[in-house]
Amino acid sequence: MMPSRGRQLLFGLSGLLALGSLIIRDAFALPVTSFVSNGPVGAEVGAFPMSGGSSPSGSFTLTRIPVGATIEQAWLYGDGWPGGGPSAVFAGTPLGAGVAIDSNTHHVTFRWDVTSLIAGNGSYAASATGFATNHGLGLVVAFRHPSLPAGRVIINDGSGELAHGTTFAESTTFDALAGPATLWLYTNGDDPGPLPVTGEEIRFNGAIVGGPIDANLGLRASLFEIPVTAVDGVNTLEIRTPADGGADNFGWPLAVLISSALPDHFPPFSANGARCQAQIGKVTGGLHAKLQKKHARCLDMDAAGQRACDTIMRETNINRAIERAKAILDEKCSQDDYGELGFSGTADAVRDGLVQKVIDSAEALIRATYAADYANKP
Ligand SMILES: [Ca+2]
Ligand SMILES: [Ca+2]
Repeated sequence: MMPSRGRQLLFGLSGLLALGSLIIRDAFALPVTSFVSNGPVGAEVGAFPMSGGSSPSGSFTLTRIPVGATIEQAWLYGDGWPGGGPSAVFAGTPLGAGVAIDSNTHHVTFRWDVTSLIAGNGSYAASATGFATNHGLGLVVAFRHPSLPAGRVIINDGSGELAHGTTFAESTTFDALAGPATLWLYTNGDDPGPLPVTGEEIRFNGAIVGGPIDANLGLRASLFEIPVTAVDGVNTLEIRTPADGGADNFGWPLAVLISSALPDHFPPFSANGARCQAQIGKVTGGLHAKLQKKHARCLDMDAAGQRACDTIMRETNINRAIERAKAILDEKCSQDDYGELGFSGTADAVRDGLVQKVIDSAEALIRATYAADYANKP
């Protein structure tokens, strides 16, 4: 039998099971994975700053949600220094008291579920009262739409804190798919300034990908969206400050990794463009599931000690599925349609690139799912 973790990934991929909230808190209050979703999924993170005070107020502007997308999970975050008992209002709806999800040296992180209040792109007002001291609010929205490329959204949250004089580095990990990915990072209470208050580093799998963390939202809060390349399995995001008693002190409630490169363009398109985009989602999502299933069936038979996998038959079926996917794209998408969606190059090149991305992603998922038993497959 396949390992239970593999089973979970398979179900997640085929969309049979929304993994939902899975909260396993750690002793050190580092952000940990609270939500995972596989398939044609995406996410957007927003934040606004406040320079102290107990009652943050502002708005988030969301622009990345395809029309008609299903909102799978949305959370609002606020850090209280050193805590408080905040209540929030989002999009005109009172949410009541926040849930204290974790705490660290000098602060407590509060969270509110706003999934039902997100209705697509637009501006969402948010405010809260009752913090001891606060430096702004953050928002994450995870969504699903067939036009999106197959990938994985991973939301990590908690009460990360780089505390001057005591904590100079903290990290969180993502169980991701190999390939291009988008990393979002939200901090609050961070400041610019001469060393050692600046000089922070954002490291992904050891490489510096961003920093310093110097209130890039204008006042004591930062939001980073960083393109990275993820590896199969464990990926580590670490933030560091200069190891100095006077280094910056700030909170780190949220980090999100999206495995897949999300498109820049969203509807409204022309009717042809929209049809092409819908077909891309349908074809790539369907092909991803098909490839994954054909490999999984073979490997499961192998693992169960049943008859050996007929790899020739498997490859024949896989090639047939790939050719079918290409034919549908050729029928539904012209070069102009691709251009409208933000792709460049000939229609054939775009089509081949789309299909290759699915093949790579499906194989990466198979390797991740069967890592222990099938290190060299497929
Ligand atoms: Ca600070
Ligand atoms: Ca700083």
